[in-house]
Amino acid sequence: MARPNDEVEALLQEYADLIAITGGDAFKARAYEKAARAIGGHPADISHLDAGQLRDIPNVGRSIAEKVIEYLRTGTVTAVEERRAKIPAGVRELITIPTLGPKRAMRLYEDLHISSVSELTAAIEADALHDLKGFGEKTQENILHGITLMQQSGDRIPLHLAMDAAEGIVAELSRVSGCRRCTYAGSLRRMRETIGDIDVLVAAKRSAPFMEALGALPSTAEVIAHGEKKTSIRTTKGVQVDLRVLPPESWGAGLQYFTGSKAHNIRTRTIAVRQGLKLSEYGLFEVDGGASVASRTEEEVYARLGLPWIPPTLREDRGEIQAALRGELPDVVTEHGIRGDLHTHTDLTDGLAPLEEMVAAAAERGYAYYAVTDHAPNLYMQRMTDEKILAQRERLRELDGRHHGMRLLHGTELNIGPDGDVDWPEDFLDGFDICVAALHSHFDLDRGTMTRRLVRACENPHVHIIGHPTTRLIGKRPGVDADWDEVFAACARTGTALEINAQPDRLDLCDEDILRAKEHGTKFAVDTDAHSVLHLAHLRYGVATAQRGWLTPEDIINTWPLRRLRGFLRKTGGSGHR
Ligand code: DGT
Ligand code: CA
Ligand code: CA
Repeated sequence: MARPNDEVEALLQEYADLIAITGGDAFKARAYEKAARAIGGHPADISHLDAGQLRDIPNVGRSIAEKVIEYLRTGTVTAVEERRAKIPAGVRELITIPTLGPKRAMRLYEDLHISSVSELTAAIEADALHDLKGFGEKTQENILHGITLMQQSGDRIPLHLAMDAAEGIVAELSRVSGCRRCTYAGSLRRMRETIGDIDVLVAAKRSAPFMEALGALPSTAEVIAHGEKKTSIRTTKGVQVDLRVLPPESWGAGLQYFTGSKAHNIRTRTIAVRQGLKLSEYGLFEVDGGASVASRTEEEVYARLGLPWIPPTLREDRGEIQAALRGELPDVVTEHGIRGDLHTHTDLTDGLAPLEEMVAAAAERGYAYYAVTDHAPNLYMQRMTDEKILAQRERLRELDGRHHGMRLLHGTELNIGPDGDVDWPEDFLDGFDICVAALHSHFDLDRGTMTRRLVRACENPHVHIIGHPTTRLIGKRPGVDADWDEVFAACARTGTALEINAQPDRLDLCDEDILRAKEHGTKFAVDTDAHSVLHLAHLRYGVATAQRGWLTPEDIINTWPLRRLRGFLRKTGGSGHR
């Protein structure tokens, strides 16, 4: 279930957008944006806080605290409703186009009376925008791309939102008496980056109590279909949930069937048929006579087909069945295998928590090492200076080893400039233990220039990890255009790791890019890019993405012991191969 903090974050962010669109004070809009982020990242549940405690959260002042209280009490905020009312519904639809932005949406409405996505598409196709300032050819292309992205993502929801909802529902149904097993299956169990609907399974003798319990949850807005085997509901957030109740003896077969993917299941069913068996959600049966030969656990079902158990993240028909038959299934990385996070922020730049809190939270996760990598000076809005980063280094050295011997690495997130150069002179960069380098601007360079830019960053002996390599934002911003095979080859050649950024709206690199990069022999780092204590837990999404890219601990530098990691960070060439 979504936390009240997340709801308030979304509301305040919307308010900030509304202020910006209606030509309000930019400073005020920015203040609401900051407060939104602070509340979203606040570790404690805000619904238990009074006005005074709310104001203790950074960037939350009196008037914001009042709005939060009003929302928690009534479910709405008058000021937000008033702003909403000023904007025609069609324009609000335009605002949801990821690459357009609120200000441009308002201009389209005021200057050309465009008030829907289809009108905008038609206007671009009829070249009706060419006289409008700020709508050059490249911008128009981007807008069309944004519309496509929006339509493709359709009703699919981001992985972490589906996970929050599913975990809440599973916890509720597990409490219903008679529940033998309960879990989520489908694309969520396979940890796809977006989820169409949530599939929940229960093992129990009687199904009715579970179907009723699901329909009665406060988060359930509507029961779409109610049956004995399957009930479908829509949550108040608009997510569809399918609940199926299985007889306990069919648990393994049902879990295997409803985990999918469909393509994976076609393969397993074909193997069954060749052995004179039939595989369904109820079990594996002999075709002759119909005797059940396996159904209680997934392991049993796979074993009877002559296969080892296959991790759900691999079940996409990308060769996992063939690999399993050959006994060559990768021993994929697990969350437990990650020894430290190598890309994180503090409130010295745009993080929310001070150094001490981030370090303490990292130690609580049991890490052996942890890198702090705040933004470098060329990202001007972060106002980094030599003095600030050196002072941070001193504080960090004092904390080093204080938490169960966890070792701290002092790092930075460098900006890859348009030509591939980075912040700070070489001798200053020598002082860091680790440098992540990432693109933060100039996303529109042509492919050749972008490729050279990234390759140059790899060739820099101070750059250890390329952070969120494509810079895509899922459903919002496409990745940059580059000859990725060339970039991946450069990473392998120079001993530069590619990041698997675990922020759920990034997951960058994505699974398919990881598979391709691995072909080149590249190493990877699974990092959260945490901007708050809570973000450290997003690691699971990065690990799942790494699994979907078939990565083993050997491929991932932050599963290695510190000594081996330090060898890699020396970047003396070939160190990635040990
Ligand atoms: P999604 O919901 O679009 O993100 O993707 P999935 O994989 O969760 O797909 P979904 O919800 O339609 O079905 C859940 C699983 O049920 C799917 O992965 C495989 C299994 N399944 C196998 N055969 C069938 C079938 O004929 N119909 C349906 N609905 N599911 C099937
Ligand atoms: Ca599904
Ligand atoms: Ca489904």
